Amino acid sequence: MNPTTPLFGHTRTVVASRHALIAPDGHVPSAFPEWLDATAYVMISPAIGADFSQIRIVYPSGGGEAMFPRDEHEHMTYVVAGTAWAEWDDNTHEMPTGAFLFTPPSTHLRLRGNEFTVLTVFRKIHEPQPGFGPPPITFGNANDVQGEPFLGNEKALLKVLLPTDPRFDMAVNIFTYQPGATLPLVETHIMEHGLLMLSGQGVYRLENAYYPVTAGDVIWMAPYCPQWFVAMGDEPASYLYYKDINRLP
Ligand code: UGY
Ligand code: MN
Repeated sequence: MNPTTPLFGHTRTVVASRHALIAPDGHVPSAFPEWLDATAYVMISPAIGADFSQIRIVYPSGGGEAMFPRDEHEHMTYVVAGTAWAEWDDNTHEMPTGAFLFTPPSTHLRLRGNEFTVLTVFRKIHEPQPGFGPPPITFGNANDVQGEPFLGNEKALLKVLLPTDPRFDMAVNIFTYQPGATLPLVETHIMEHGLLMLSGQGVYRLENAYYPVTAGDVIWMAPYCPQWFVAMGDEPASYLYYKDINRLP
């Protein structure tokens, strides 16, 4: 038997009330109006109990276009693989692997790609901060962002992709752990997470369960879901994650 083939009728996917682990073996695509040859996998959404959505987008050979209309949603797009081309108003923005683009509410966003492009988009209704305007369009590349030791640990580096600015109500970060490095505590916090394992492997604690996780896995952590991670194996483990920030409960 191919060791990557799950046992007949089995999956690593678990959907619990306060967390979910979504393994790649069970993905089913969604079709959306006005999308041209772009396939969406809605990994996390309000339907699971989350306050945001996490969407994986892929394209066929010949390319295609995903589209998010001008409304109250903001979007953070991250290029997991290949190159994407983002368009809004009169702008076209080329995005190689590792590039990110934050677009505030009231932006008509089109995301073009080809058969090599893999995107993750975090989407949520923007919560304005009284006295402040909306957050600005923001872009960059994670490869240009310096990783900072997390709570002083050189073996657990955190890259914060979006500015520290009260206009933003979301953070999107990349955490990279050397094998054996851990989150230093079992965190329990009001913030919610959506997470994509980018590379490597390890064990994620979610509430009282411990899950082996590997590149391609997606995790949802509801507010107050106790969480902890240890990287294991021969290479560093890296994950991209979303978090709601900067707003009083
Ligand atoms: O930002 C965070 O809350 C982060 N330390 N959580 C996590 O990696 N599960
Ligand atoms: Mn956390």
